[in-house]
Amino acid sequence: MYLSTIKMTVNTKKIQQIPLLFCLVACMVGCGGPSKKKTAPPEPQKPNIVVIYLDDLGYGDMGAYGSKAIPTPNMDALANGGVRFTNGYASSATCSPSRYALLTGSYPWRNKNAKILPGTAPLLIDTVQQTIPKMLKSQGYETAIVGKWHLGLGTGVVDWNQEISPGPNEVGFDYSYIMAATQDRVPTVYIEDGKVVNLDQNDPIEVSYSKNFEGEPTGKDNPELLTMKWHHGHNNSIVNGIPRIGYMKGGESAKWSDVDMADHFLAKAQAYVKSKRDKPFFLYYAMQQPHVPRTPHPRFVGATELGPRGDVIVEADWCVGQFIKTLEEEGLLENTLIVLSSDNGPVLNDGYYDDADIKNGDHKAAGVLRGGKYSLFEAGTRVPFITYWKGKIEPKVSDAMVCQLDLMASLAALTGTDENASDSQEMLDVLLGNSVQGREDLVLEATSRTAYRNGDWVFIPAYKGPAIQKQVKIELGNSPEALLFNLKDDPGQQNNLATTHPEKLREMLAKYEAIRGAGHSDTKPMELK
Ligand code: NG6
Ligand code: CA
Repeated sequence: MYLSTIKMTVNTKKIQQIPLLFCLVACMVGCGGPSKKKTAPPEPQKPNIVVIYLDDLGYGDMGAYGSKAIPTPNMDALANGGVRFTNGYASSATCSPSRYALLTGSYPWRNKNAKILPGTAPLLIDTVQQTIPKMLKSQGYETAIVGKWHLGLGTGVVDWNQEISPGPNEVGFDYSYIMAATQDRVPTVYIEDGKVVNLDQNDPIEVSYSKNFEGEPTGKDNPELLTMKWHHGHNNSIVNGIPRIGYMKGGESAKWSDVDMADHFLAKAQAYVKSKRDKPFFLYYAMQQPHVPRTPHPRFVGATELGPRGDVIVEADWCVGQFIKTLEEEGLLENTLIVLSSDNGPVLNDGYYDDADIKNGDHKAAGVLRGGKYSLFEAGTRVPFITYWKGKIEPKVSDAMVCQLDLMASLAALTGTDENASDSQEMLDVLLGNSVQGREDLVLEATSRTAYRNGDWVFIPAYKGPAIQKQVKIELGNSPEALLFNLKDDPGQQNNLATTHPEKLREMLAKYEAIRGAGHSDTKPMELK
């Protein structure tokens, strides 16, 4: 059992602190003299840790979670060879807050700036804050991020032509190779350890989220230049024929190729795990699919009948397979814990005409769940959640409730330390499939609103605002009266039990407010009669 090995490691360290002379004497007495001294077994290597994080992958988007329309054999192999969680949660129904919680172990609603960030936002994580990579560094790890960051960079106005700091390297990553925000936001360049890759200093980059640069075409004014049409938002600067959010000028040689992005990040992730080192590593491989704009490499176009959204999920799945193959070829698979999940639930039309809704057919991106990205209903935050460790984790399906928040405390336990991040619960045994005692409760977040799950019950406070976000066609979970569901009999949240179970409603509100604080719902006492 790995835990006992960890304890051994800790004990060995303690023994090393005992004065040398005492050790020598003790050994000579105990072993009958120096000549017969046995060499201590080598300290076991701590496992490598890889978090593979998809962007907007829904609860029902993988074969192992019920999809028939999107072949995902490589992710399915992890799910079916490891623990497949049916109650695994992201901390938020949108990206930046989820990623903030993942890396810090802190609920996103504790930080008022944890919202979907523009590409020019300052770093959301305080550089003095504890993070998973910092914690793992202190446990002897090397740490890296490859892929989507979307947690802000710098402290205010960023000069993209100089070293960009603080960023991932200042919150615990030894190595970073990132896109700043999202694939649909400028700047559309890769940044390696704080420097824009392939930047020509004679063609400096300028970025603005408030106004265009003179003479630059936009999606709004220059539809003739577009290879992908915008549906809502996404009508600012045009890069590779795709209109983006935000304005950018210059940096021509540094601009990424959208269709090559998956291969590009994969190559960086593979190179990282291949680079020889003495230390165990933590790699956060943050893939960009199936977020918009969906730009499958030509060899994946038509991989599904669902159009680009299905095709980029197949592309992502292929990347996962290639990445796992590299771990195997490097002899690392038996000593690597892999966690695969998604930052929030699914959306079909998220701002471009890419046929995702038209070609969706019977596919249920959210599975049996209600809502989707941006929603307080379950599909906003309940996502595929898989742990895999060849030879260590036995295949099983676990209904235990776990949240990405819990990785901080659980990875601390795995590597032999404690981490008292307030919101992160130590779930190591659950993640390794040795226990089904998951979380008792969890506060869920969606676009600055919060809901509460306790056991099988879900309480969604009353919120003003539209019931449906019309452009994305997703039910947000807003309702003039508080909602109460029991997921055991009603996973699709169709039967509101608030009026028939007033005591339960009262109890849930009280428990929710005990964590969240009072005044964070529009629920009126009269509803709780
Ligand atoms: C929204 C964008 C959406 C997506 C989202 C962030 C518009 C109209 N919509 O504001 O396309 O980029 O932000 O997604 O601009 S996330 O997964 O990174 O949270
Ligand atoms: Ca996302």
